[in-house]
Amino acid sequence: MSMPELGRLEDLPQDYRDDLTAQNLVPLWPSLRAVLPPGKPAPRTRATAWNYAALRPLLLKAGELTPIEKAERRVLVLANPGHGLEKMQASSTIYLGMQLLLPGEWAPAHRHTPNAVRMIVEGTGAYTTVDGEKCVMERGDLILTPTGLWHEHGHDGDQPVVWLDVLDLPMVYYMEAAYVTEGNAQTVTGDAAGMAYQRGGVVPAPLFVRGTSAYPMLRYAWADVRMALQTLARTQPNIEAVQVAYVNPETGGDAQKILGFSALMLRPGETLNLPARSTALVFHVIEGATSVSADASSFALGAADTCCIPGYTPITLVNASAADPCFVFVADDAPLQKKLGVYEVRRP
Ligand code: 1HN
Repeated sequence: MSMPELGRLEDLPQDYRDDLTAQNLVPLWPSLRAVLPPGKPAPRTRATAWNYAALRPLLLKAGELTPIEKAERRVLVLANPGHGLEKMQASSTIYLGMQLLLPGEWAPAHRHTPNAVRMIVEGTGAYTTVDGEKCVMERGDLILTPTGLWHEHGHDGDQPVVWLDVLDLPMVYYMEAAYVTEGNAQTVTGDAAGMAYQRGGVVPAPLFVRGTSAYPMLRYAWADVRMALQTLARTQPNIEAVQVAYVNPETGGDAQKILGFSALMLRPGETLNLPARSTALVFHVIEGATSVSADASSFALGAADTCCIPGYTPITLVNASAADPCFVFVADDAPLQKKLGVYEVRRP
């Protein structure tokens, strides 16, 4: 059915509009179609890609220009122009940033309400301590910093370390619930690399009692995730997509409550069609190269490149190599949308 055209603000007498304004009142009908467009939303989020080779010199330059003490977190934010760069939004709910830590530097302990994860991009020797657990950082590792947990970053190596931060900051900021608490250096009480959640199917249960931590697993080692993907590809050759989700090993639910994370393996030469879903998506290439196409946009992504695609759009990924797999880290806000009851998949 076609939608009738509604009255415009300009159709109303100026004195009436002034009287409304004086009482903080606004007529709905001139804006109704903008807030509720027919059929699908009109997202601000624009398909946008960030090339790692191009941004890396600017990030390293930040290392020269701004000492860590003057930055606390030395980050270049991947901002979506559709939202306005100053909003620091990759999508409506997702913040992305590339963070640089130089040898010997320390980014002091704090905790905050937004949830963060880090996807390690390059370098070795850095670590992040989350809730007393020391998590070493290696290329492709995913490290969680859930809401309220203390975290700090250190670097014992001799080369720059860079990682991609993914936060639900825009969402929590919009809720007017974003704030930070500064703290002292943590005492390390454990080592996430040695934790007992590294094998699927078994969890710690001392004296038959299961753990109760809301975030039992803080580090998902890339070596394990990569192996899981390769095993899936080998043992289930007909599977629609070689994809694994990062989950809470105690509950089987999403690893975090607002943003969702998964890893994809594009087999050599593979074309993968993702159905339109109501969430915007972030893709970050861990290994290999792929194109990411949606509507009129198409990006050629290589290792460490990142892009964002708005929701309600079918997306096609094409592995650029006929010989090698491509591994991609994926983030969206499906956990939030599912909790709120607005999550949709639109299959053609
Ligand atoms: C934060 O705490 C970190 O701890 C990184 O490394 C990026 C962006 C906004 C707000 C807090 C970190 C952040 C952040």
